[in-house]
Amino acid sequence: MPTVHLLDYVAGNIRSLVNAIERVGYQVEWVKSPEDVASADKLIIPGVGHFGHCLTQLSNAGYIEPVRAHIKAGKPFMGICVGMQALFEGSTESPGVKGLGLIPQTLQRFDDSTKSVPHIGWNSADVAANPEVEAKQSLYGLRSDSKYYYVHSYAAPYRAEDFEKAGWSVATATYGNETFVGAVAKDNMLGTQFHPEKSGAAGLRVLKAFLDSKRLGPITAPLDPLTSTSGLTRRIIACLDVRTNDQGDLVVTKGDQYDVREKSSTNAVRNLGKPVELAERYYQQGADEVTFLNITSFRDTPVRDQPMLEILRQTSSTVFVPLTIGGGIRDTPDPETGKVVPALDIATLYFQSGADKVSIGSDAVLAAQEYYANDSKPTGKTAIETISAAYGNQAVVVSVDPKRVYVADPKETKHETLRTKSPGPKGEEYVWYACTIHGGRTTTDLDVLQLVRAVEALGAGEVLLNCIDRDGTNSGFDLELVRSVKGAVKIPVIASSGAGNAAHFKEVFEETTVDAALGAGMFHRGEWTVRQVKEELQKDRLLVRKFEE
Ligand code: 1PR
Repeated sequence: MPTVHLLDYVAGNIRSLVNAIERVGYQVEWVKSPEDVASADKLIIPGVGHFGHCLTQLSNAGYIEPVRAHIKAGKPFMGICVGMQALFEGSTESPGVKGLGLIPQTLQRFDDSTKSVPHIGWNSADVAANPEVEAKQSLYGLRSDSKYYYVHSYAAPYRAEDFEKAGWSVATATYGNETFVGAVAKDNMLGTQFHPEKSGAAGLRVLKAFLDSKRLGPITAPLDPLTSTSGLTRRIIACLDVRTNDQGDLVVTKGDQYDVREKSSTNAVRNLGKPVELAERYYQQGADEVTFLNITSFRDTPVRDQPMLEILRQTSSTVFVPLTIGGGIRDTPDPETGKVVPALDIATLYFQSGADKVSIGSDAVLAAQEYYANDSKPTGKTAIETISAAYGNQAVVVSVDPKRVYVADPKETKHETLRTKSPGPKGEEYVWYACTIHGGRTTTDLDVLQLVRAVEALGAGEVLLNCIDRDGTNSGFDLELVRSVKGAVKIPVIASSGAGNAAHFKEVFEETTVDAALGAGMFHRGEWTVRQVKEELQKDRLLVRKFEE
């Protein structure tokens, strides 16, 4: 197998990149010291998280000059995400920290006054905006009707004159009213702001074109007018609640309002299939992300949870969209040694096994309580803070398990209430949402708005918003809950719980500003495929990513 050198200079979650490289027929050799760079023919620098952290690490380890020399020698170079950003002069994220300065521009933070930041999801890399590339040729296999997976808060605004004068070809994406650089290429260099290794077949094509050194190639697929519209798509996520059944096998299960046992006399844990198989099935159906929630992790320590790690390893070798893992991400005593294993180490185990994001449930509630008890001052020690500092806030999802609490009069509670269209059992017209922990078993006095504001301040990058009242009911998402949480934070919010058909997805996307929507039971029971949901959304002119073979 031909080889490519990979420079992993920060503790990165790059297992998926290695898997993707192998999938397109190449083998990875690791660059372990600056001297190794000289022996590289093709070099890839991935990067996640903070611009300043990444560039400082590269510089302190002595890589800047060898990388410059590699590029100057005309050898193929690819930068991914922060690896691409390194080609620029700098970023407002880290004033004073210098990039390689090959592109005379500074990265800017997205404006969050009208949209969620980070920008997370599937967006274009539109080569049509590139006058250098002939209409019938595609730059590194990029297609205007494909979508690519992005996750970042800082971007290079696209100003044609900045790039063209300096001879760069650019593929653009648009988020809200901002058009930015999705990919950039010149001579032997390619940079992608998106993650090709997480962008399904479309991303693998770009990676292969780079590795095969095919800078230009013919466009083989006709442009599809329904999907070539630029902009962020509506994200559909398939969620797999995983736990051990009474026979000791890890199975995908699904609860009704979090009760996962059959109502029949067997009272067995519902078994809806095998985790890896189902994840692959949903990927093939076009799921934009797959989430695994280890729902009984509070009983066990994930340090010993080898089967869950194995599920991730296997899934990440065939599923090239983002994978999230939740359950048990917290400081945990290791029963074998008695020592406390920090949440960051547990997250690292998951990242090394192929996860792109970790999702924190119960521990986030405790962290938020501590945050308020401490006069809204972060301690720097919580799982959210330590993991987002090491891997970037885009890698930290907070999974919320709220439950409705009805009151007749807002004065009855100190919590922020909203007037509900679905009154309580005694006709109460007001509701607030209490956060629960331990899989809904314990209800706390923290409300959902307090929680999401605190976790945003602590550095979470996304909220996975469940709703115990709606879970497994097939009655649609709780739009009142989604609207109120969206109004409280700038980070993206995923609506979850209650999806029973495509119309429920349409409803939540049209009636709220939610960033993504998640379904579980309706997919597991085979009532709907992800593809069918997307086709319905597309009929209603909602932009979705189409599946590419
Ligand atoms: O607290 O950090 O160890 O994390 C535990 C994680 O496990 C949390 O994310 C929590 O939401 C989840 N969890 C715990 N118990 C259950 C349970 O069901 N008994 N599942 C559980 C949460 C909710 C959704 C579900 C949607 C969609 N599952 O993820 O998939 O409600 O379902 P639907 O479309 O069928 O309605 P920690």
